[in-house]
Amino acid sequence: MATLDVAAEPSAEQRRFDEIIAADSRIEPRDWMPDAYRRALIRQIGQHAHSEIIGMQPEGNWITRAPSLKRKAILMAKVQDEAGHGLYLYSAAQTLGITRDEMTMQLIEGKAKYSSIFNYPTPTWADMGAIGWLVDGAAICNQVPLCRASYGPYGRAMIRICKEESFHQRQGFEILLALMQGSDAQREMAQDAVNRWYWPSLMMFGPPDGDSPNSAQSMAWNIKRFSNDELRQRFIGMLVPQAEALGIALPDPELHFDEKTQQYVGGEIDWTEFFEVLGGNGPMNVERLRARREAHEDGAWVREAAAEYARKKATRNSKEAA
Ligand code: FAQ
Repeated sequence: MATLDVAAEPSAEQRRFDEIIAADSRIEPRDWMPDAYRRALIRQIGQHAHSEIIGMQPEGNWITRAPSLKRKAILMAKVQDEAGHGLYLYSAAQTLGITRDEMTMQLIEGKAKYSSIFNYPTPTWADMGAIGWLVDGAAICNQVPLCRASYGPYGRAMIRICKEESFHQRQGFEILLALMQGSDAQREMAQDAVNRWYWPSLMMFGPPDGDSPNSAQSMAWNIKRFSNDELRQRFIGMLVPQAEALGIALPDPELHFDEKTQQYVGGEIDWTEFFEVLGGNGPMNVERLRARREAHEDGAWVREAAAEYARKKATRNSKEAA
């Protein structure tokens, strides 16, 4: 008698999930989803949210020292946008069943990752230009495909985030353009900032495809649409003409146009540096977490006051209803 292999048969829920993914449609919070899909999204969206929040620090450092009122207003708006991005993303992650408090604790206890890029210092005003041009530029390249991520709340959050990131990138480009049209000292400052941010911005796309444990499954689930190396390559191709327009050199002597592949090919990335930064040993890792922890502790009274107000309001409402 033939035996029925029940374990090998996907459940009706799993089949429905697979159909939605195969149709390139969207999974919504109340839909059934495999635990591994849920965990992968919490991991990526949580890390992304933390990156936006920690990412406020390198630029927040320059708000009081911006060279003019106009520059200060623009920088404040940009840093505030990053806070907003963090909040949309935490909200998207919350729809998967994790609380904001849990995510915050994972971050401040050093258990959650955030982007390697925010562990570098910002010693000069030109760093604001280099962050906008290179870091926001890399973020857009990476994030535009995420607008089509299979998980609805993530994809929808990314649409607004990408619109704002485009403005951020243009403001960074414009800061560098103004410096490049200024004095020799200003041009040197701009070039120095680009020299320091170029390689770390390439590392933002993650390890090379061969060393990226999450990519294959993420792409099969339509969370990621392109591999780390594909997006990094697209970014380099985007930067070359922009660097020419700025009159800035990209600090890679091996960068050249390859006739065969019809794309720009650069030198080897220092992956040792990347893994050191991921391991907590970048120039600013300790300071970034210290500042985040302190901000969380300083904000305790606001959270307590809001909770107390909510409690009083609920008591009042239930008395009125009685
Ligand atoms: N830094 O298997 P993969 C911004 C980790 S937002 C730190 O390739 P995956 C806006 C990775 O998490 C910038 N960790 O991983 C702004 C994984 O660790 P796990 C943030 C990294 O997920 C601008 C392990 O290495 N953007 O800039 C990094 O398939 C200016 C193995 O890697 C996002 O988060 C890294 N660079 O691909 C704000 C975008 N790369 O969890 C302020 C969404 C990799 O297994 C100012 N995220 N890791 O322990 C993604 O697209 C993906 O998660 C990747 C990584 C591409 C970052």
